[in-house]
Amino acid sequence: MTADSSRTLTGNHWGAGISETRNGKLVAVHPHPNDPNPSEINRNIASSLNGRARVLRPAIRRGWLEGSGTRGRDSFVEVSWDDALDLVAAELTRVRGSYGNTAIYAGSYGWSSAGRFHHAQSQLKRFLNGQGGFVRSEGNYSYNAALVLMPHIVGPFRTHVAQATRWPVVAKHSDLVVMFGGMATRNTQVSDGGVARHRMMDNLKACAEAGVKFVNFSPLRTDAADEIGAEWVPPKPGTDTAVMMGLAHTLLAEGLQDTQFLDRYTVGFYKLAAYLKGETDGVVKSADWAASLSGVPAERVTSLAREMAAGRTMITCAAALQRADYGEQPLWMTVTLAAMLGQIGLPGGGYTVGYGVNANIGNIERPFRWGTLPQGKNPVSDFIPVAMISDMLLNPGSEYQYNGEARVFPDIRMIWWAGGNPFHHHQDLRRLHQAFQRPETVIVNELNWTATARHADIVLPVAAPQERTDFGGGKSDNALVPMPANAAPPGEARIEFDIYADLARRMGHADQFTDGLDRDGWLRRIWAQTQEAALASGEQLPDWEAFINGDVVELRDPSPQQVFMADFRNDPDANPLPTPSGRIEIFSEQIASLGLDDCYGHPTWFAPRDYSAGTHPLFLLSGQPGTRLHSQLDNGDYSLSRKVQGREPVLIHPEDASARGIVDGDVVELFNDRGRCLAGARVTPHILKGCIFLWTGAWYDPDYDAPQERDRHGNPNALTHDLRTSSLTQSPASHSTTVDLRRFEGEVPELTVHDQPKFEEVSRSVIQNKLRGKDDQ
Ligand SMILES: Nc1nc2c(c(=O)[nH]1)N[C@H]1C(S)=C(S)[C@@H](COP(=O)(O)OP(=O)(O)OC[C@H]3O[C@@H](n4cnc5c(=O)[nH]c(N)nc54)[C@H](O)[C@@H]3O)O[C@H]1N2
Ligand SMILES: Nc1nc2c(c(=O)[nH]1)N[C@H]1C(S)=C(S)[C@@H](COP(=O)(O)OP(=O)(O)OC[C@H]3O[C@@H](n4cnc5c(=O)[nH]c(N)nc54)[C@H](O)[C@@H]3O)O[C@H]1N2
Ligand SMILES: [Mo]
Repeated sequence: MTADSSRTLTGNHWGAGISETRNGKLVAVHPHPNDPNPSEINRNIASSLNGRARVLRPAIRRGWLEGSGTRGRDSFVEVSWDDALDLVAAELTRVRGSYGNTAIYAGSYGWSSAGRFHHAQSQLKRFLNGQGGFVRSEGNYSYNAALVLMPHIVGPFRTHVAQATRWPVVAKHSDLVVMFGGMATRNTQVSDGGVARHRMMDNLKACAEAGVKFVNFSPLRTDAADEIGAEWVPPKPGTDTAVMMGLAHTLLAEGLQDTQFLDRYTVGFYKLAAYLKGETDGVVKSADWAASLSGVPAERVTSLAREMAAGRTMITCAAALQRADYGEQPLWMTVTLAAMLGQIGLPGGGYTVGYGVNANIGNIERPFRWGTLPQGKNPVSDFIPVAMISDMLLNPGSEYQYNGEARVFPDIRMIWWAGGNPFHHHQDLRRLHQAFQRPETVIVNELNWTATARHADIVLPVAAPQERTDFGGGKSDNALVPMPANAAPPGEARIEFDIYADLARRMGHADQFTDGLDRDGWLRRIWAQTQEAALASGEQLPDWEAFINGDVVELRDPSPQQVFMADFRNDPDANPLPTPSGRIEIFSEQIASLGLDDCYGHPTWFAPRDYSAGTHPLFLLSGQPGTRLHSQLDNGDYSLSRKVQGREPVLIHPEDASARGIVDGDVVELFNDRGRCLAGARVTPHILKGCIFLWTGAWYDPDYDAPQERDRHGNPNALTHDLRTSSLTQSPASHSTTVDLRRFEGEVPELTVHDQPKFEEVSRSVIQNKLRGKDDQ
């Protein structure tokens, strides 16, 4: 290292790292030496933060200034911070005055960045709560069906995930782990808020060494690590419920179910049993029936049911299975199958929904709650289930169902998004593009010129985590990570706290937002809260100065031998579940009483909708990318290194490829009735024939002049449908899409989204007129 180079700690959702800065510029993020399996996503950081796509100055959509144009397509006008903040303040005042705060949507879903203080959504929400509030969103894109369904049948999902049986317990006690949706170790690079040590691979290896057998039910072989030597049994996507029913029917037919457990700990099994036997609909849910739907051999269903009953079996279900049409059903069947085996609450038995969804689940938990920026109280009570964003914008005032409630969509006139990328994460992006034309004002705070920023009227350039001082603490981690600023924000980008403090001053509420503190004052306050919580749980944390200049602080796991639902099993009367019956609800009166046609009172087989329509032959899966977190740092070196001719890789089975004259490395065009996108062919026998797999998160790059506004880059949400899992939970269902693909024959277009948009100049009077509330037409 030279004299002008320095190394400091940094923290991200994918772990702690060591930032190397040269002449004030971030040049690399290196692995933390204590991390046994650090994430390579770090390799993206320096190249992306220094990349061509950074938003460098506040910018206004020209069409918005001139009362014309189309969001997403228009050019931008760069302005001073004073003009930008004056415009934001004027718009907020106008929209509140004309329509009230229920016309502002700041649900602002997204992962933003690690850091307890600079959390983008908390900052935005604290600011808007001081301005009369906003319509929020409820739930997430990750496991929304679980969030809403599980309380009806077993209890709150988040609490249950925190109580997941620890992996060392699985290694010691389980004979067999049956994984629906596999357990992709690439996904365990990440945990929301951070992860100090990536332990998952070591824990899996320990299981393999202890002789635990794994079965991987997944269309993608690599959803199980090579190290665990799993048996690969690929079902057709969306048919796991049928496979689980085939297993359940076999248990029942052979008398292998644990009747004592079912009697004592569950309600309503007899109703499901009647359904499995075909007494209610004339269809026996046998192994043969399951085989005909899923492609899994009937003999394997039968033999596996026997193996599961013969030893200690853990059943796991990936979140992906519920991010699909009728995604409630595989969850409910997972619980039911485990209840039939009667091992819930025993070490190494039962079920887990959530293993493999992040780095820490089943590995560690935080011993106390970290300090946080208080958001204040939202005076507006209205919300939408998070995935109903297009539905809401396109259908103001119309009714919808949600968890047994009849609700009405608000009439939204202003959107403010900070820390999320809906033009990557939402389904059917062409529909979202239409929906985003509806509001009068869209504000986006972004690091980069993503498609979301390009759909804004006012774009505010913000600092990245490496450009501000903070501390990290994963929601399910046992470590606190110092995050001193490593470099200055580029151009005129600013730290979001300072932006809101300025705005609050303009709106006459400065103190309400800042509480009289500057950034440093807030960090010290939140650290002091964290120290207090630590003391109450018997831990002494260093003072702020020592901490922020020091190394990661690791704490103990409060329950390293955790066994999920052991208390309930030991004494179900003293420790009832928080369900209506206090037991596991294999039949739910509550759900049945809603009379829904897409979710009944017990687990039910429904065929995925696109598949039933039969218009396109290939299933499109779109799981999480190994090379980044969703769309974050997509223009970083590591993410780019895996692209094919600059396109996102799509995995294709050799027979599907050769039937279409496609070879590895070709640019291909994926298409269906909703949209199309380009991608780069990766031909591999590890994907089930009939399925293709396109990673999520390539920055959406629509060519508005091409057929169906073809995405040049490879974002699966150009093709996914925007239907919900069911009217019970109203969750996103991205995994139930069918498509076809062909070789792309034309000249491969240049990407535009990793660069700046087109800027133009307007006369000062245009901005002044907008500030006075007049359109210059
Ligand atoms: N087809 C399909 N779609 C999916 C999924 C799928 O499986 N298939 N998965 C879904 C899931 S599970 C999820 S969680 C979502 C993820 O969707 P998102 O969470 O929206 O995705 P991210 O790429 O993490 O977006 C975060 C954005 O915030 C910005 N950002 C980062 N830090 C800051 C900050 O400090 N301030 C501000 N203002 N901005 C910041 C980043 O630049 C980035 O654009 O995607 C969903 N979409
Ligand atoms: N590196 C990295 N890690 C991440 C993230 C990231 O962006 N990057 N995102 C994080 C987030 S926000 C989340 S929510 C979790 C998501 O965690 P998951 O939802 O578990 O992950 P996915 O990658 O969507 O899906 C896992 C696998 O399920 C399989 N699958 C899909 N549909 C079906 C089906 O119908 N049946 C069966 N049997 N299998 C199916 C696919 O092969 C896929 O690889 O990952 C987290 N981890
Ligand atoms: Mo997620």
